[in-house]
Amino acid sequence: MNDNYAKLWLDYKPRNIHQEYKRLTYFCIEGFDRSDIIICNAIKELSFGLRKMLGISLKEIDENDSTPEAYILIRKTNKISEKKSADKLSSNKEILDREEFEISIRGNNLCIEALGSVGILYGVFDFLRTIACDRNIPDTYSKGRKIRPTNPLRMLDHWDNMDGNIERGYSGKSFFYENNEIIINERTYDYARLIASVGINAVVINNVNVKAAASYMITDRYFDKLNKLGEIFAGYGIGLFISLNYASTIEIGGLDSADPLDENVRAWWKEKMAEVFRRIPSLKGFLVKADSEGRPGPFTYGRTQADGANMLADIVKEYGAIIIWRCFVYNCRQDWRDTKTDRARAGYDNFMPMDGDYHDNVILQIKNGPMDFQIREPVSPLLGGLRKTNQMLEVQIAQEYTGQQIDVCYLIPMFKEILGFKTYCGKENDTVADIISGETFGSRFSGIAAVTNTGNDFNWTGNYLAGANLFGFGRLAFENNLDAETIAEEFIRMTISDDDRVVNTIKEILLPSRAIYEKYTCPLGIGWMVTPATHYGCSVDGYEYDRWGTYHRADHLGLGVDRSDKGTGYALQYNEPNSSVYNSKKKCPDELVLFFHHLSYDHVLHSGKTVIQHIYDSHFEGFDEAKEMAAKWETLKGDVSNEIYTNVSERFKRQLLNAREWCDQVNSYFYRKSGIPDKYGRQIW
Ligand code: GCV
Repeated sequence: MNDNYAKLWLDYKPRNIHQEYKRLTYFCIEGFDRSDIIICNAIKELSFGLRKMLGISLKEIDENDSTPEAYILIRKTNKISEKKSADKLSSNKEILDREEFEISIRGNNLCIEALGSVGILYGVFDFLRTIACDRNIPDTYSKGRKIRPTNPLRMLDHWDNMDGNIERGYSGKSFFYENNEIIINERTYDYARLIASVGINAVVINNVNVKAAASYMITDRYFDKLNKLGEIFAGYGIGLFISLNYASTIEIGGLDSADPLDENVRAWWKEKMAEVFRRIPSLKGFLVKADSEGRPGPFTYGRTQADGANMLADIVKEYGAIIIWRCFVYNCRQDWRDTKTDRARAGYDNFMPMDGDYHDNVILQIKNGPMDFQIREPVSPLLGGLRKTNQMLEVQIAQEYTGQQIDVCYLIPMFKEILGFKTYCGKENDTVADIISGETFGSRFSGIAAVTNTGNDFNWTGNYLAGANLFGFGRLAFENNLDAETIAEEFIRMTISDDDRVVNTIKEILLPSRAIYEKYTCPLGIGWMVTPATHYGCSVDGYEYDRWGTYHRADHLGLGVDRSDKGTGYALQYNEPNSSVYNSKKKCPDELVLFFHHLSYDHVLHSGKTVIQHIYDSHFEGFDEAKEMAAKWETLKGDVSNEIYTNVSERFKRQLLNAREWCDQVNSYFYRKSGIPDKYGRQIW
């Protein structure tokens, strides 16, 4: 990596405590082709990391050498773990077999074994991480550390536009595009290294809203560059994916229809895909946003989402490719007076009826909640609803609604909650984690995707601490039993400092940061009180009378959306007992109660507080706790690099203004609506 951008967790700072491993100055490779590009990259990384951290100059043992005292053995193995319920022939299994690795200590030697070269690459990154985190090597590896990734597809979705802007990007411009051209430079390679090092194996390189030049990605204009990009990624075990314009037949094909059942439309796609895969053989498939927020789709022609997805999937099947079809389909032209239409219901209503109809190389990509990446939402009922369909979870590490990489909001605790959610789709293996790992239904394809938070800022993610979400997403997607604290600690030690005080202080900032953000923003799961369009900062009524289906329904008596059986009926989309729990004002957990129910301000929560007092308390507390986080950060001056210190400090100043604004606006709004004063007489404007 050069000095034009931060090295983040691949900084490989010198480490002293592993001096005994300086003996590992040799390596040898058994069973892999030495020219395999992934093996070459793995060796390059190993040599680089060991040189920088331990001062070792790694050499390959050649035939003429006598066996050295100690060496690193990189070996092909056939011993692969069996997944419990995975279909023996499924693509999931094939991916995981290739990616699994084992590291053990044999005598003086360290052995990294895998079936596929990508497993070796992951093993190398694991070993380097162990050193970088100052973990004890014998403790980590002497009993053998065998890791099989939990999720087969671990994907980053870029919302980068070809003009260089990033939709919902908070860390500069795109490093993939400038002026409608694809950029390939050193940063492209380093990006591949960074994300492969945390286990990402798929990247969608353009915005799901495919417009303008991006519609031409599947034309001669971009083939060569895309192929090059695909090859670079493939060298790090990463599959290249492109977002597709569903209406390509019209926009670039000269047809007057995009009807998935129209023979001319099919014929156009067939010919187009033959050309695309001939020119970009490394391409693994497409992501499609159809019939959503003004994007075209099969509904225009009276067809179903399955008709659209299957048409494309059938055509790309012969190239071994997949179609990832987003479930973010809802009516974005709602009248706020209409209390029956419910955006939360839309995903399930649009996609459940065709469960079982989607072909086996279609994956439905489902946002974690039924609305849109709010700081708190229930888990989408499609997860655990769909039983005969390949599924992927979609989360967002671009902090669109969670502080825009100004406010610190470490999202891994939230992702852990989502993954651990019991859907009750069966007696066992019924969590979201089980479903997306492919375990529950023996899925052919499954996994997890995040809308990424990267850009061409020096530090990649705008706020250095937002790097923890990029790092953490990858680590969690790879090993979903890791806890949020371990992930945070790895990130801090590798990226910022391995001084214990620094590590602990930053952990004390990161770990509660999501809860703090939630406290000073929208109460009790209601969401959406954000500034329209930009989505940063508070505007309680900003979306209240708009067309987007995002209402809090506050009046002088109470607030919240009735999604029970007496309201929109959304609560009934869940399996039992979730359905009954959410349907009942009494049983519904506090943190989601306004998502499911319209409650009076004096309704008493499980916490013993009234709704209105909860609003006041959580906002005052959230603001105070944000100040405490900022004060903690100030204690690190001089103990972390000036670059990092200043970057985060400057953002904390903005976060405090934001937190104060939220606190004041929300409290004043609800005081004015309800007329009920704060029990503790605090300042409400
Ligand atoms: C890419 C939200 C965002 C949009 C985004 C959309 C989506 O509505 O605000 O910017 O579009 O989600 O996920 O498709």
